[in-house]
Amino acid sequence: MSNIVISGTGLFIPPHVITNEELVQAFNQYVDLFNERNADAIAAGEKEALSYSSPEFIEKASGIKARYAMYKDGILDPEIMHPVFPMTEEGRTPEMVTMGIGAAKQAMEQAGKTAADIDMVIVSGTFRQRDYPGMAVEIQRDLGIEGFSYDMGIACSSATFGLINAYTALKAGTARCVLFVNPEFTTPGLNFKDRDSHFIFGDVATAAILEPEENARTEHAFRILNTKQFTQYSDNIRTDQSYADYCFDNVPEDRYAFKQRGRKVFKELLPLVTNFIEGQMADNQMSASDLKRMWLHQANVNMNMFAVKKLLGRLPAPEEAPVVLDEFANTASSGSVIAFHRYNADFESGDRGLICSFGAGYSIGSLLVEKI
Ligand code: CO8
Repeated sequence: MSNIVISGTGLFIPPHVITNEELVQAFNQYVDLFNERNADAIAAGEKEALSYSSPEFIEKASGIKARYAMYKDGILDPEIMHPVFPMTEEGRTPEMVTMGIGAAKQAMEQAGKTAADIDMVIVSGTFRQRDYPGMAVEIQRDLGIEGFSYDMGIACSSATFGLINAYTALKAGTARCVLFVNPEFTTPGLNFKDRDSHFIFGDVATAAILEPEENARTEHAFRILNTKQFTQYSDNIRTDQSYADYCFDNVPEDRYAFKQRGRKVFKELLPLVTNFIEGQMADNQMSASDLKRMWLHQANVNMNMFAVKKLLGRLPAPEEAPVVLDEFANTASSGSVIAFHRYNADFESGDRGLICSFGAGYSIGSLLVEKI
């Protein structure tokens, strides 16, 4: 059976940058407006006054310094506090499709593939801007690819699980070349009025080409040696938004929004992740110190450092577990793929690394790869 390789990757970067300072300035203006407008209720103890956010807290607690956004103005307007853009409707291309195609074209170019070489498209991300027709089918149509495509998602592990689906389809022989696309248009899913989470996410899209090794036309390919997946139900990262929301009265304003018990997530996920990676290393008769690099999920820099320290028995050098969180913030499922895309050019034949995501679900997914 053929080895499967990742023969190209792509990264779409949205047009706008929002720094912590800009974001906090808008949030604090919103806090002033809220407290002013609700002064009587706050004085009567009927409402709680809101507190300021701070760039220092954000950077120290998470490692995030900035994020990219498809739309900036509404997010930074204290009277709006969400991205403003046209509604998804017939004849209008959803942002996820535009973003996904931007990343896909780069991945195809790096792999030296045209639409005619590809016969399967997987679009895997946390959100779907429209349930049907699938984002994947629109991307397939726009790129002129014949074959089939589908949407999938499992929040933080959408990217790794999507790559693993591509790998298994190729192993099973149900596809000969897969375009994996991972658009994360996260900013509409974030409550910019919530101090605990307003800073966490940014928009981005990644993509990759996967194919049998003998068909790869690039020297930059990475052979997938092993894949591993894990899920365990948790309510600690959650949204309740549903296609059925119109059926209910009094739907809360923030029902769509991401919510989490961040501290709990940190504490519960960390041991799950380190045990998972240790198990995968043992299954492959390796230890983490045999890896040249870990391209880890990008939710919290402190969590990544704790995990890698536990796995290596020492603090990592920056190149052993690269951080993209400072520039991109948390990009839902894309972080480990951004890190892989940005930091693999120095790999030599036989060097090994791990692409690993962890988060909502809980879900953990990883691919052990080796430079061909
Ligand atoms: N500014 C100033 N102070 C603040 C702020 C703020 N913005 N926010 C909270 N504080 C205060 C709190 O009120 C608290 O004050 P006190 O001690 O007086 O009660 C204090 O700071 C500490 O608060 P926390 O305990 O909440 O702070 P933490 O140190 O735990 O840091 C983090 C918060 C950064 C969220 C951290 O807990 C974390 O990163 N945890 C891990 C989270 C994680 O890995 N989540 C998985 C990610 S989910 C995902 O990747 C994809 C999901 C789906 C995508 C959806 C896209 C929209």
